[in-house]
Amino acid sequence: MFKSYLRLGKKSIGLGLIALIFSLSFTSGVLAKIPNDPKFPLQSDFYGQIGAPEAWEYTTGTSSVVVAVIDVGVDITHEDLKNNIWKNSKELPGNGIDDDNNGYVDDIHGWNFVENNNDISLSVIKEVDDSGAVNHGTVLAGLIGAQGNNEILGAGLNWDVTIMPVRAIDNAGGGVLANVAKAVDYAVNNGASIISISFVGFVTYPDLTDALYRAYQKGVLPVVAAGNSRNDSSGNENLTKVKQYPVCLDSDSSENWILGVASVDLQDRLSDFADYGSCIDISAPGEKIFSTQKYAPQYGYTKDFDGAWYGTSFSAPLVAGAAALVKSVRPDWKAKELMSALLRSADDVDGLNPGFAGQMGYGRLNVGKAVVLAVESKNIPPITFETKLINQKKSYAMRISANGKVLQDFPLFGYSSKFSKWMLKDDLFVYARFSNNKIIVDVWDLSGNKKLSNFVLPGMTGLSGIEVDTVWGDSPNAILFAKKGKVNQKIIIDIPSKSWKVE
Ligand SMILES: [Ca+2]
Ligand SMILES: [Ca+2]
Ligand SMILES: [Ca+2]
Ligand SMILES: [Ca+2]
Repeated sequence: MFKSYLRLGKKSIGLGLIALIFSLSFTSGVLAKIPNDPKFPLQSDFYGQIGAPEAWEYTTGTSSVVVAVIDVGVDITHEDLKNNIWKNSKELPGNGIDDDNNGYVDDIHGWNFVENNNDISLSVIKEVDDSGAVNHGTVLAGLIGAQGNNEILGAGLNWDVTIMPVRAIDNAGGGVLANVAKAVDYAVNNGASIISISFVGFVTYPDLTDALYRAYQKGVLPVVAAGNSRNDSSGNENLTKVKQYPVCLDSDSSENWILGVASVDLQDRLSDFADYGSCIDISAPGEKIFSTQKYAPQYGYTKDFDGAWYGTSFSAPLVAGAAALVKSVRPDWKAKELMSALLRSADDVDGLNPGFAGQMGYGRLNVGKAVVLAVESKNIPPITFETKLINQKKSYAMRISANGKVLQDFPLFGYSSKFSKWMLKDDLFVYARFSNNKIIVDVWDLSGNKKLSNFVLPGMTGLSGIEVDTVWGDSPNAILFAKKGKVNQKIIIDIPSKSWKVE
């Protein structure tokens, strides 16, 4: 299970140090690439809104990035999707044998956890089925990666990508969380880098929590829709108050391991159906969406591409697709870095949403900027920190350098090699010293701003048990000291208020 302690609004999105040491310049989006697909004009508004044509100047995706769509299934014979569907190369089809020994027999294109078979293409449709649910997975898949620039229908955010369909939702739009947990494990174990999830519920399930956290720890990014309960008079739309899952699974964790997605309209205003609050990390268009649909005219599914679709369901795959585009540029980036790139590059839309400031995550997805950030990051050498204790006539300072460039000298008041300890963590330099039977703490950010001065660490008299971890708010506004030994106690200091609590 994941550890949970304090949650203070927005969390760290990492890469802060890179911005400190190297300045990233976003090139202005004058270049733009437009695909030749005939239905693309129906998609150009929402793709333009997120800077997709600018991203496409640099990358249109790659089949080496696998995105799992855990949903009702995908129409894998669809003419604009079939070339971008995952194929299990280690499995021989139709021989009744689990050739790749992954626990699933003849799983050529994914697995169906609802009927427990290898049919993930919605081949059997019944009259009672909800047509919205039947189309759902195919619409999502088309946004992530309908083949682009092939003169057929529309384009996905990735023109090339590998979509792994995993069926865990039935044709009525419902499902069993235990199946979703197995679907997540399946996606991770079979090579997905990103998981797109467009369903919510009010309950959670330990196996699903564990599976998604395991995914994140293995570098797989879960991208999850917020839900659509605003204006349905249920009063459940504020996720800070009423948790929904899986979008809020990380809400009590100091780590951000679920990328929660809300919906905006074409003017960047929170959609009137979209849930919001502290579980949201980013917003993306979820209105007037056009994409591929399930094509089965014998069952009345006569349109292979249509809209307009509305819902946070469609915002999430745009973010998942954006993560895949970024990964096509930086294949070495895992969940944490992909999330960081998307959040750092998002456009702040708080000003357009009075009353919802901070409730829509870091802003509206800007995949154009995210891809440029990824491209430019390739020119940045990996950061290595060097520290050096400087003794200037009994006055000590710690010099922090990175890649040979001096960042800052931190004066170490009352330094002694035996009774002082310093720690570097995220964007903070923490200095603790033992004096008069007390532990006194000073904290600076790496720009040299003093964040905490002469703070007496409560209940601690020895330096040896001190470790520092950071808990993030809008800035690194809390630090955490873990006290080891017989009592595993944590002291959490909120830097702005200088208050503290013991857990
Ligand atoms: Ca198999
Ligand atoms: Ca087989
Ligand atoms: Ca196409
Ligand atoms: Ca989150």
